[in-house]
Amino acid sequence: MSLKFISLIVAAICIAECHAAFETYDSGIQRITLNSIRGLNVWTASSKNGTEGEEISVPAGVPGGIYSDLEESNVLGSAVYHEYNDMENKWVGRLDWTFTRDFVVSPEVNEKSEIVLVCEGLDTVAEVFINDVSVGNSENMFARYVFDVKSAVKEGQNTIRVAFRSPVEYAQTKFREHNETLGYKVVPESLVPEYRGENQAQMIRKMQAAFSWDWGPSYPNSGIWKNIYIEAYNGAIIRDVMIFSEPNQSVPDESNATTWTVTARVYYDSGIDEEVDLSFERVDSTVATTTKVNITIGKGNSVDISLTELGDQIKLWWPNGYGDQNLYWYNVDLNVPQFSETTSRRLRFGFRKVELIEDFVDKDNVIKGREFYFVVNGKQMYSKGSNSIPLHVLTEKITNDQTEWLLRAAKMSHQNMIRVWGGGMYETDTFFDYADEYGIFIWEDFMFACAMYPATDEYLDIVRQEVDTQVKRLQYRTSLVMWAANNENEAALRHDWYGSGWNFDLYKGDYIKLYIDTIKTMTEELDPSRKFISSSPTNGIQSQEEGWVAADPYDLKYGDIHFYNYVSDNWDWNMFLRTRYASEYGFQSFPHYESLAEVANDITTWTWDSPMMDHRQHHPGGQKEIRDLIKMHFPFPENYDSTEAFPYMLYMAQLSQIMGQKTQTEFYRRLMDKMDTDGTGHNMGALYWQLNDIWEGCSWASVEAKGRWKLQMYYAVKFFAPVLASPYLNADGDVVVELISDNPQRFSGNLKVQVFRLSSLDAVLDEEVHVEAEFLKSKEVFTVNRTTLESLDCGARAMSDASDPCVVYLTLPGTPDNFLFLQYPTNKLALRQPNLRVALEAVDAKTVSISIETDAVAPFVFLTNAREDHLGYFSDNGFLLATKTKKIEYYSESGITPQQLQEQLNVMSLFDVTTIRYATTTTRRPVETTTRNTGNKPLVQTLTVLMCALFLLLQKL
Ligand code: BMA
Repeated sequence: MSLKFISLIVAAICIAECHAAFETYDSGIQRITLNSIRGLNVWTASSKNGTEGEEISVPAGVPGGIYSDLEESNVLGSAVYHEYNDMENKWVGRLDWTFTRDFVVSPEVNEKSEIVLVCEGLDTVAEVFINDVSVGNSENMFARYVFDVKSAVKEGQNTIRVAFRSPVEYAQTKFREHNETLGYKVVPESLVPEYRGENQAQMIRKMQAAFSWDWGPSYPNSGIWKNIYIEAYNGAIIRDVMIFSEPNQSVPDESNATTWTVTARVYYDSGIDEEVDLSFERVDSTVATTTKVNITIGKGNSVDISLTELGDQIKLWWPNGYGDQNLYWYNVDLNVPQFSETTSRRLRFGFRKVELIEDFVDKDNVIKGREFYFVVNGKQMYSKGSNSIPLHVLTEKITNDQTEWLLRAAKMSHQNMIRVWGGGMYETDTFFDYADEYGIFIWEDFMFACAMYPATDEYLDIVRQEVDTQVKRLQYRTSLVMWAANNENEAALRHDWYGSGWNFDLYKGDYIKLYIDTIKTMTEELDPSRKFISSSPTNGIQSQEEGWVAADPYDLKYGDIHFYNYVSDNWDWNMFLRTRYASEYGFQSFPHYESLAEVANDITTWTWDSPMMDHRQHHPGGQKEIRDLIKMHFPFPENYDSTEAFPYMLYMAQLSQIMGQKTQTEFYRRLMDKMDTDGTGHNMGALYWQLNDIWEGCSWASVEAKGRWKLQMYYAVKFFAPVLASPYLNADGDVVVELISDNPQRFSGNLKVQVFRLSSLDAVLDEEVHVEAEFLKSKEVFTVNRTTLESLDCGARAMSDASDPCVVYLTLPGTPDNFLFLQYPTNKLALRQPNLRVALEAVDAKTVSISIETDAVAPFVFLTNAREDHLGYFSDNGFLLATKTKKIEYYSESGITPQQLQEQLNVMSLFDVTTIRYATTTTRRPVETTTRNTGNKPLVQTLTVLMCALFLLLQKL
């Protein structure tokens, strides 16, 4: 955009959120924003039929949602996530809600020939009225609607009314109607009771998890959840811009051998047939094209404009870990000279070429299956990452800072791929901004998950609006790597999860109509530059060859799999499968005790099986599964269901989760260069389930809803490290150490291999070897053979009750330490009191260094900053301490002093579990019988603070 033009800008609005990778500037076009914050009392939300049949009317925020409006007006009593509020607030989702405001139309607006109302997001089923004239309907939360309102608006005062139908009532009515008119149910008919949700989300195009999920509460919102505004113009206006950048050679580089053809596809709405000026340029450069194009009356037409970029003039964009994330701003102007109107759209993107490889692994023996991996700018990429769910069930509560915090965690843990899972939402612009900036590819599901879906003409029309909106909205994103039609619906159909098995062909017909004939066809037409897969898990090309519903969508030799097993020993890598790509795998745990305390009336009354914990555990049988895994690996407190044991059970649940994830992820990574004779192996992707939480409840997450890192996040930093020494026991009972690398740079160093017994800080074996890592290889670099282990009395794989378990400990400078328990620390007598002492010192205003000293090997040292701001992390946590001292740091986003940290710091290790005071009577349900109102947590805290003080004093002396 030229400087001259900048000075002409009369209205520059950041239509997306403010850290935006696209912006719209107008000149000569009139806009009236209808957004308004709640505090200004401009919008009112009302329902004719409140809890007791009375009318409710409260100030509303736009963008916003009814639950937050009611919460802010104290109609809901307390915060939405507090205690049982999700159950108590169910009435809200079962009512119709109407949002109203007045606005003024100036003569300049009114005299324009085209006046439209743009609703970027209405949640969900609504009729929109201006001055009581119906101007349009919405039936899809994910569609943008542009309604013609020329004849409805008038100069001066106007009223807009958006009347939402209860999403629950709508979905359930549609379910009944489908059954009545077509004679079959779009299954499942109902959720399991543990979900505590609303049924038949599949009938409404809305965040599916808003009706509840196995990790989240039911909060089916209503509201104007994105921007809403009036636009008035005489000529034409840019509606969307897509970008296609093609290099002239299959492997682009940064030399003049590469040229990029960059095409902007400009979608516009026009009230005229006319020749206009179109320009496309790189901001702050001379790279530009200006041309005259003929535009035609109508909505959604497009014109293309191209320019050329020379390879030596731009730098490539690389995923996290492979290079820098170079991004450039471009500008597209559509200028209608006749009316002196211009729309200008600025977008930011980078240059990369990415392909999904699905070649046969052995052309001469095709039954060995196909590859499944990405190649970026000619380099093979091992996908490391996770699956994200919405950051809050109420979209209006999601903030840009929270989004950045989450993606920062993903970046810090070396992730290069996030799958935006199909039961939530197409993520915000801010989410994609940071994905672009941090080098995290987005595997974008369409929002269909875990159900059969309708394929009526009416439903397909509603879906088309969503595909059109979202593909055009997200297509230019550098981080967007692949579209996927749904989550698990190919598998659900094939394996009859929901009761479709009585007529497989009927449901398959609907499956194909929806995902293949509609979504795939349309997406590929709009965005031929991206790979499209039909489901996850899927066998990719093989699923297609089998008619889109493979005989076994979990085939290890094709595509991706989701893997869950909560009953086998998850510290033993033998239980995991030799898949090409694990796009989901995980174990449950709970948020920190301190985080749960924030949503509890009195956390000290909670126990493992207390009603509140049960309420926040939506996965059927989940509490028992976690408990059994804890029992398998840790000293299990007999009174596990007591207030005393509660904080420790939460701690061990996190340990159980991380050990499963660590074992599984390292197993996948070790398989990156190995293939069995049957074709299994050559794993090239590990995306764990799940990156983040939606609320404070039981889940598979690594980052809590308010941003606190669970131990799984700390472990992701380690198990995804670019170079990692990974130990495992082979079938002969030897400990093998492999050096895994997806680090494109050379790496070498001295690997120290030690074996400790839990009884002593002196290693019983201590060896060192020089190692060199090789990109995309996991090579054996050291073995401690079985006879050596036996001579050390460490050889038995009888895992429980060892009186003095052994642990292998690996140190390789520049990579995270790693360990392998040769016997599990189940025996409480085997754990020694470490007397952990910490000394704190300021590094800078946001960072405190922590020196930890121990008297004994301390498994799973766990530090918590109990402060409520949650936004901080330790440089390591949950670690095995096998050295006398260790130094780590704590970083706080808002700043912290050593004194402040000391007041809030809890430190514990597995030894603390053995100190639980056994109550004479176990404090079982009902929790009211509890007499004690403090658990052991405060005791640990007090001891820690005392120990810190002593340690500091000793240091001074
Ligand atoms: C998967 C996901 C989610 C679910 C998770 C844990 O398969 O796709 O539907 O939350 O498992 O059960």
